[in-house]
Amino acid sequence: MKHPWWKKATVYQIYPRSFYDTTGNGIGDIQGVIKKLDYIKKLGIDVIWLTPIYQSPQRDNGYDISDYYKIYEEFGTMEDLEQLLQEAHQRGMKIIMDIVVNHTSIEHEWFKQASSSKDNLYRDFYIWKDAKHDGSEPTNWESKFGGSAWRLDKKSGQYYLHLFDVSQADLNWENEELRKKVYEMMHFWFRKGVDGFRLDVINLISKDLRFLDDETGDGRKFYTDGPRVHEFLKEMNREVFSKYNAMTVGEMSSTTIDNCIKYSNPAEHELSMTFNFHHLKVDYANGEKWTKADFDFLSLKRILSEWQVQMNKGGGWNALFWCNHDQPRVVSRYGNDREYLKESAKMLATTIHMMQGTPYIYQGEEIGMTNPNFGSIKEYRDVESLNMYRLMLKQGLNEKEVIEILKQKSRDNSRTPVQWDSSINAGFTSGTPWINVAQNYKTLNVENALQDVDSVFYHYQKLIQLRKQYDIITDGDYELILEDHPEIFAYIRNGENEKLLVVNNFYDKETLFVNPKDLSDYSSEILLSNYPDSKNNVQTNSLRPYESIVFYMK
Ligand code: TEU
Repeated sequence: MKHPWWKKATVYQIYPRSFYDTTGNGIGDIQGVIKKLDYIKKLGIDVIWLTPIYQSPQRDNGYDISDYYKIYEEFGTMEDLEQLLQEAHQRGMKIIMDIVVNHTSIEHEWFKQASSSKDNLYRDFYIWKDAKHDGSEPTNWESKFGGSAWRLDKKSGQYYLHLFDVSQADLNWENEELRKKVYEMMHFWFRKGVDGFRLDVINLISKDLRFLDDETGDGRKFYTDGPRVHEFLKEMNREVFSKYNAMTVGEMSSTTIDNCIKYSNPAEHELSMTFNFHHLKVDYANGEKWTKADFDFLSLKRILSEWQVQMNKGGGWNALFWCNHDQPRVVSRYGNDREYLKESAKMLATTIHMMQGTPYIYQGEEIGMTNPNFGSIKEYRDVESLNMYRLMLKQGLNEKEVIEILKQKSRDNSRTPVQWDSSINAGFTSGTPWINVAQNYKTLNVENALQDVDSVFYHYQKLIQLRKQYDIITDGDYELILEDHPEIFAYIRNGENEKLLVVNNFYDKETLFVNPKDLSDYSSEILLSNYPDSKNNVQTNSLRPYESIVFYMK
């Protein structure tokens, strides 16, 4: 089967601020990424996704852009970026940039103009509304970072919409001039040589223009996968993406499978693939993120499997991932970072990498980096965590309870510096890191991982190789087995004359795998496992803690 190049690719996400610091200012930079390109190449990566490196006041670490054409100076210069593109390309790797066009920083020139007066030419680039008759906010919509989604601009007496931080004003996609400016800017980056984009919360750009109160929720139903979103993406594709051999991945907040099929089915001419987060909400108590809760294993299996089957049926394409800069570390979340760090990190990697889609590895995941367990609010940096800290205290939780929740849920969990070696600050910086390094860096670091043939790193390397070697990983139909088994996540990938069987024990107890399908006509071999002596038996198999086996059958 002929694939677009990105269907067999593996992506590595870099959060430059926490990747590698070459200047000693405690913040990672573009030169730091260049220094580590050989390491990334060694892992087998095809594409690097760089989170925002544009000029920004950094209230939300770059997701608040104040100039789309400039590089944030602490990260480096435009020359550094050009060098990075060139050096990555030389090594056969592509670079996709993260683009944030649902909102800009209020320090962006457009917003400065727009807020200067009601009749400014840029006024309509943003979303302004009058107060309700009783003087309250235009709607009861809530910001994703807590509090109202509206902020009063005293000068004009109107409110502007901010679905995220108050410094991130939502753009008005109804305005054609704005859309043209966005497309122009995208062309600029393609002409520089970037290979595609990750589009931040792109399914939120079209708002329901009635601006109604949400009687039952926080307002998301009025802008999630909104009325004109597919039309806008088709236009973006026509005006920009179709002119390049681009890879585009849309980050979709609270989306649905039907919408993601539309976003990513090639016949629709919108995007290459989508991220969704439903499988990362199974540790929310009563649907609430800011709670401390165990994860619901059966829901995890059901959700991932539903997306596998339905997206394939509808001709869509999934981005596969456990981690990013907004999510806690998966080995601390769905694995076991205490007694079975290596085993569970490998098991989790296998579970997702043997599915259909394009896998993403978030920096540090490839060595099994963990949550840092920050015990004091002073250690937290993330704007969302700090907002929620204040809100939860206000709601009556005590300090200790709030910290326990942050330890589990804060986005800072994944933002600690990459642990390169056992030297001070894990070799990340010679200065003071902008956020503390996790305490386990002395043993858990890249240097050690590279020296240990049995490390999590080499397991990821092998998974990436397998994807290149076996088309069935890309093409095979997905079939969940043992749906209700409380410990085992097992599935089959069905090809024409071949099969993959992937069996994972998600818990720290031994458990017996009994295959409900009779596969005795096939001869089988083990492609990968996280124990040196796993048994090549596809019918029954006793699985040790977190044991994970990939069988190939013909
Ligand atoms: O995130 C969007 C998003 O919906 C989240 O995953 C977000 O972190 C979560 O709702 C908070 O509870 C994207 C970026 O990845 C994130 O870093 C930005 O803060 C956000 O958009 C705004 O640009």
